[in-house]
Amino acid sequence: MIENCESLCFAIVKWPKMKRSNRKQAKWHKVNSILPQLPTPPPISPRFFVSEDINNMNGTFPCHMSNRSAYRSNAAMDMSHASTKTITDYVGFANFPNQVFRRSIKNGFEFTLMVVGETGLGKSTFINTLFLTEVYGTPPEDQRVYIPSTVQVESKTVRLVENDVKLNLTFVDTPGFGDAVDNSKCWDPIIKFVDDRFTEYLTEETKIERKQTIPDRRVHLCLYFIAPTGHGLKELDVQFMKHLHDRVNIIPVIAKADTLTTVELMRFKRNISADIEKQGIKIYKFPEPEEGVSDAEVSKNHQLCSRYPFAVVGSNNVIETEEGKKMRVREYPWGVVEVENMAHNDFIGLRDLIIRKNLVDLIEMTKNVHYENFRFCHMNTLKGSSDRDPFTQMEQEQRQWERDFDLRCKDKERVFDEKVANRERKLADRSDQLEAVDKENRAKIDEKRRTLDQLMNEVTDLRRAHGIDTSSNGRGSPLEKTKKKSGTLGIFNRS
Ligand SMILES: Nc1nc2c(ncn2[C@@H]2O[C@H](COP(=O)(O)OP(=O)(O)OP(=O)(O)O)[C@@H](O)[C@H]2O)c(=O)[nH]1
Ligand SMILES: [Mg+2]
Repeated sequence: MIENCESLCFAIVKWPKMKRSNRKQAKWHKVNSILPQLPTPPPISPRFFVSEDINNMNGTFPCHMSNRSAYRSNAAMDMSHASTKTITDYVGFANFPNQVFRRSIKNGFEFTLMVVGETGLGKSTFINTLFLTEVYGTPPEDQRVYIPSTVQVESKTVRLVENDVKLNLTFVDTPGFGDAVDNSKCWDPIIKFVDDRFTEYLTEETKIERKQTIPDRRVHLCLYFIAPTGHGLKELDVQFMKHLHDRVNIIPVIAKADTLTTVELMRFKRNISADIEKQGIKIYKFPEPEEGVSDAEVSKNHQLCSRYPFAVVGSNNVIETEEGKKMRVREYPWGVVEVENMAHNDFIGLRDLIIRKNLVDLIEMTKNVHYENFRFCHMNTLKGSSDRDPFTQMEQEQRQWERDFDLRCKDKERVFDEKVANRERKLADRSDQLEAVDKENRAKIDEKRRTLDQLMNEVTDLRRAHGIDTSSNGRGSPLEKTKKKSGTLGIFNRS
């Protein structure tokens, strides 16, 4: 079963192998990638660099290769002519690895891990499981397996210490990806997140006054969770990986492996591997063990790699065995699935390959390949402006700034004039409205006055007709009264 898988694993990912003679240099290179302030180590050819690339370059750098890598590989060619001299007396540079080791211990490491996949595939649970710590807090006893659904791109940093080695680990958890009806471009926020981290680093790096150690918040690894459908990759999975594979190291992971039988899982793995190869998706390839590693270790590494694509189980449920050993398990009516049992799933294999063996390689790949690609493309877009001398550039920038300023002033003036005209128009409208209302009210009052006069006349006529003396009661007619009163109040005085 494993043999089958092994051949698959190496058929799927066809990265050019690094020569054994380069591995020693690679060690130095890895150390340097973590400690950039140290002297430049002997250069290496990057793992992506193949002889066809040199032939196809034509003076430009292919997208998958950085200009710094090219510089280093050229330097490597120059170095090959240098003669080797063995020093018999002790000078002291043999102690260099120890210095580097001590500094690594002191400074610690920074690593950013991103998890992406559809909602509910167990991403947050996996993060908790991976570092044996409750990154998402310990839920109450009665809800031990419940973690609220992630709703936005969340990043959390935890400082882990193991045997005095410090690891600043940043987890980037992404929200239910691909939940919408229209999932086109649903990878855009994730691409933006990765690019923003690169831009942040580039900005720090290109500052005149920069920090001695630039905080490295670039994404070093993306674990892509595949739903355990048992069939193969979905279009969404393919598109996501294709859009991200030039920006970040991707490792596909089959989620909730406990929901598939052994036969289903084997077939699923085969289908995924075939899809990845067919679609030309570039997956992170674990490097060969370095020189000096025992054969047993090499064969163990091959065995672990043969589990690819890794099928994992995650759980927040920790139980204690009768021997007092703590275990992460998923409990079912028929028994338990142990997370850290290779017979049940590939979790341990994946964890070993990522954390124990290749953390530095992942950091190095991010730095030397993905970041360099980003930097090269970014610099290329600025190339037009960078060809000019600084004073001309400053003058042009000043002129551009003045033009922009004029435009902004004109824009503001136009907006101000528009607002004033608008306000005046509104006031004129309001005044017209008020005049119209006033006119209407006057007309109504005149109408009422006429009706009242008419009524008063009628009353007077009626009184006269009945022989009632209208002038004798001494109180005057209501009309006169009204006239008097209104005259006093001045209501009807206006024409
Ligand atoms: N069967 C099975 N269930 C799992 C596994 N891992 C997690 N779960 C369960 O799946 C459910 C969702 O887990 P989460 O970790 O919240 O999933 P998520 O991918 O973070 O979900 P969103 O945050 O919504 O994107 C929980 O009930 C977990 O207990 C697994 O390996 N197998
Ligand atoms: Mg989540």
